[in-house]
Order: sequence, then structure tokens, then C-alpha cells
Amino acid sequence: MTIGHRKMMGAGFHSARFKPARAFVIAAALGLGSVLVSGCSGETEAPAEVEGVVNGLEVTNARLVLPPVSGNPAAIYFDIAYNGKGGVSIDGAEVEGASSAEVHDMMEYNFKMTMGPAGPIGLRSGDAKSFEPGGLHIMVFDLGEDVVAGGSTEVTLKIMGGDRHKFTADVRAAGEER
Ligand SMILES: [Cu+2]
Repeated sequence: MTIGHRKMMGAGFHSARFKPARAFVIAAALGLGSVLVSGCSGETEAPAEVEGVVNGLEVTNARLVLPPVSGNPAAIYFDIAYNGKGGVSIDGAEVEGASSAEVHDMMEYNFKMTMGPAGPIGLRSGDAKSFEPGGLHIMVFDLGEDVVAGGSTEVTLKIMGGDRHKFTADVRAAGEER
């Protein structure tokens, strides 16, 4: 049985050797394949970890709208999309130049729409959400006077588990388009 098996293997190697042209084609194909694979894996490799950036999280159209009355809370709106691995959960925010900030949502209370602290905002890979007037927003308290319309400020989203995602929001006057 063992001998018979060896003979079969030997025959297999033998027949391959007798087809050098075919072997060359296979080798060339393998060579080409490995080039494609390495080129591909180079692109799909996870990007390097950058401090203050969550891979796959993208914030666009970020703006901070100043309050009509100085000293009142300001609001931050933006669009956010997540295309990373698994999911992320936003559970807080910090704003440069402000003493504190909270993630707020609009909710019904006592038959009236009112705003209040939102629970964690979960995003699965492929999700997108808009923080917009009448809905989710970041409420900014005690904003410093150096944050003025036409300028910008840095916003940090706190991600559950300890990660941080920073982005820049343009500062708009109260009367401007939200
Ligand atoms: Cu609010």
C-alpha cells in the first residue's frame, strides 16, 4: 500500500516534469498572482493608528452656531459616517474654548419637544447620521469669547472605550444658515 502510494506520487511529479511549457505558464500565473495580491493587500491594510482619529469615522459639514444671546449655549451640527470595523459608540464631546459640551437629542416630554442629553450614539460599519437642527446636536456651554463667527474650533467626540475623534467646526453667527 505504501509503495503503491509512492509510485503514484512519483508518477505525478514525473508527468509534471514532462510538460515544461505548462509549468512555465503556471509559474508565470503564480508570479502575476502574487504581484496582484501584494498590491491589493497594500491598499486594504489597516491605516496606521493616528492620535485623535478613529479609523473609518468621517465627519463632514461641521459647524458651530453661536447663540443669539452671548453666554447661552451654542450648538454644533455635522454629518458623520462610519466605515470601519465593527461599530463605535459616541458617548460625549469636548469643544475647544468651552467649559463643557454634551451630546443632545430632541425628545418629547410632557407633550412638548424638548432637548436633553442623548444616550450613546451607536454607529455600525456603513452607518451615517446627521447631527442637525431639530435633532441630534452637541450643546456647548460657556463658550469663550475668542470663538467668533468666521473662525473655527476643535471638537472632540468621545468614543466609548476611550478613543477620541477630533474634527474642526466652522463658527457661524446666530443668524446664519444652520
Ligand atoms: Cu441641546
